[in-house]
Amino acid sequence: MSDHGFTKTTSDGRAVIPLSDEERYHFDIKGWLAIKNVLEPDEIGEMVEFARKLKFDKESVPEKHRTTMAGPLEKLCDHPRVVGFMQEFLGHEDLECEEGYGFRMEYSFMGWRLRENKADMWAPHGGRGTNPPFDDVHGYQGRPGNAYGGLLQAVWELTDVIKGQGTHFVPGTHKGSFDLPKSISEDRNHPLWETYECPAGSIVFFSESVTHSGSKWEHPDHDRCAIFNSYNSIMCKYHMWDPHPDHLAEMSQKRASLFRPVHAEYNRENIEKGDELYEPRRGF
Ligand SMILES: O=C(O)CCC(=O)C(=O)O
Repeated sequence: MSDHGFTKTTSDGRAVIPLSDEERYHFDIKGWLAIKNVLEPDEIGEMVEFARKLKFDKESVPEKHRTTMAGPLEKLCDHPRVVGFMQEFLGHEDLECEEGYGFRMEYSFMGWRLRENKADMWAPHGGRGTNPPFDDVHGYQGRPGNAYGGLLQAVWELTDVIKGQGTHFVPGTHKGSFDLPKSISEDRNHPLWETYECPAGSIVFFSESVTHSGSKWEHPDHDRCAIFNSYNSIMCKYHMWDPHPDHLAEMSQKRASLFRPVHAEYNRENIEKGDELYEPRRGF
């Protein structure tokens, strides 16, 4: 058996779900992709309950688990759909093996929008022409036959979304060269904006370098509960964040590999790294 290459199973032992050619093409040209009905209805309830506790009753959650990648939300970090997507747009076959993934998880936060507030979160940002100096970390790079995603978001919509109230995108701007004109940023009904409607348990992938914006949440029945999980290359890091060390210690080796140090050399889970970390390995 080969000692490296894309794993076909997640840390939960579930089969990785690769992107279809059509999904991959859609994401590459647009910079965003919604996949509906990914979670089973009976999984969603406990996730929303945990998120509700984090939002309104944080003290009831052990300190090490006060993040949106703990408790019942933890399995979202390396859900089969997420692993399939990240292998395509961030993965490195040489840095992946059965024991650990070839990409990293960067961050996790919650978008809890109160129904009664009707808060308007319209604030377009991102877009290649509008994001220096972070382009090196966010930047999407299309190449013939493959693409490197840069900083990528996997948004789990845990409550139904009505069209117009979820995240909005100006498709293609992850490859754009120029600043977004005000006539587009200020007009959310401009035909270049795209968005989605979806049932609870759907996932929306997007490149942080595509122009995107929150919107106004005015659902008649419920708040928005969305979990934003960010990913990046094993060689690159934007956020100053790591999971609590006691939480990390509880994870399986494979899931914990999402949070390993950022470097390219020797960075595969099944490589023997040795103890002499402070001595250069070559050059003598
Ligand atoms: O609130 C949203 O829907 C968008 C969130 C956002 O702008 C971001 O992740 O950068």
